[in-house]
Amino acid sequence: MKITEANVFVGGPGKNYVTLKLMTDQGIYGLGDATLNNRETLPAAYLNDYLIPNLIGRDPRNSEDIWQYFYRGAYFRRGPIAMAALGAVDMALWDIKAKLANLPLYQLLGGKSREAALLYAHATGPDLNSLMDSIDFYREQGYSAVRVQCGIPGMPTTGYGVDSQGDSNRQYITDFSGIHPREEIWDTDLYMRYMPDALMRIREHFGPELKLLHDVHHRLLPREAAEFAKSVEPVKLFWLEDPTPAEDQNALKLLRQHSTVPIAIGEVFNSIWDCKELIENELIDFIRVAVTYAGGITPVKRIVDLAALHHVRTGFHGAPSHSPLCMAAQAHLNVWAPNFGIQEYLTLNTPECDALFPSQHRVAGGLHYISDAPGLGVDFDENEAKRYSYQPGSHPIVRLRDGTLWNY
Ligand code: GCO
Ligand code: MG
Repeated sequence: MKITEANVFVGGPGKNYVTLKLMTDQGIYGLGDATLNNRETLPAAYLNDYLIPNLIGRDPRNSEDIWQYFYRGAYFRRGPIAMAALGAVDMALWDIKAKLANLPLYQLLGGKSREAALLYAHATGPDLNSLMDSIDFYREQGYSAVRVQCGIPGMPTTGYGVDSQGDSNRQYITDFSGIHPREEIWDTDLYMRYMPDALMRIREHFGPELKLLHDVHHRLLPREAAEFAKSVEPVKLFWLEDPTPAEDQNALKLLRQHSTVPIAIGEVFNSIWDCKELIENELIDFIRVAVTYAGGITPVKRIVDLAALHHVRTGFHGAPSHSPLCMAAQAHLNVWAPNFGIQEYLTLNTPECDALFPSQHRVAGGLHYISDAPGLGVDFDENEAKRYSYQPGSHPIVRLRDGTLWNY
């Protein structure tokens, strides 16, 4: 069996999805997602210029050797661009492998450990009252877990996680305002004074059952993060995400000494080497890698297995940055993983997105029900794809009040 042709498509409804299609001499094809949010042209170039020319003629069934060939063989290993491109190749190879076996991918991982996977939605609002409305909106749809973010009174911009309309129901639409980032202001003191109390009011209003998650988005210094984590303990969060930037993994030790709040980290990680210390030292409770950014199903399965040894559960990244292909790869891992925790999920299934990526995967009552179609269970309509092209966008830039550049 041989790979005969490979094509990359960039574009999509409200997002620049980077989609890889691998053709074989047996008519079976594989699909993968290489979307690197707001840097989409770069993994596309990495695929077109380096990986695809070396894929043609290879036996797609040897997914392990192909992964090693592109990882070790690159000399300059890791990094988000190379790993997103490799992630798409690996996903497409597993898609082919499972289609050849005529099985849904989860069967090749070890079958189902659960019928459906728990999802969390993003509830947001420009202020606490509108956040409460947003939480109600998701509860009415059956969600039992929500990430809660809101604007902070006195903060000149609404703060991260809140779009200009102030409601996350439409948050998946990228800001296609060009390559020049919009700027936001961050004030740590205001956040530290306001947010613990706001989280407690949410807990009191919605009761003990609702799973509440909160994302600090890398904004705090280690000491501040420890203080914040300690102060939100009574809220009984499901998790506190990215309290500090993930580069300094030592920083988590201080937080751990002061708080038992469950910690989730990893959405910017590209390999098992980025997670190793955090997992082995049991400094986190949930690992947030994404199958695209971390180089595909092959390495992410290894991360999940390492995490299982250390009581760390999965909580894969599921921001709208990922196409339904990455979300499907994660859904297969989610129904299999013995240490599954939760899956982030934003409403992708607009009619336009469903037309571009047809599938039988189903979300209902805050749970993801996996498709039993062979492979990843997601197709790609090339005719639909002709409607879209690349649109430049950017993550915002964050500054402190005095102008100092801060972490988005
Ligand atoms: C999350 C993330 C996102 C990121 C985005 C960056 O937890 O979902 O923090 O909101 O900001 O994915 O590309
Ligand atoms: Mg996050």
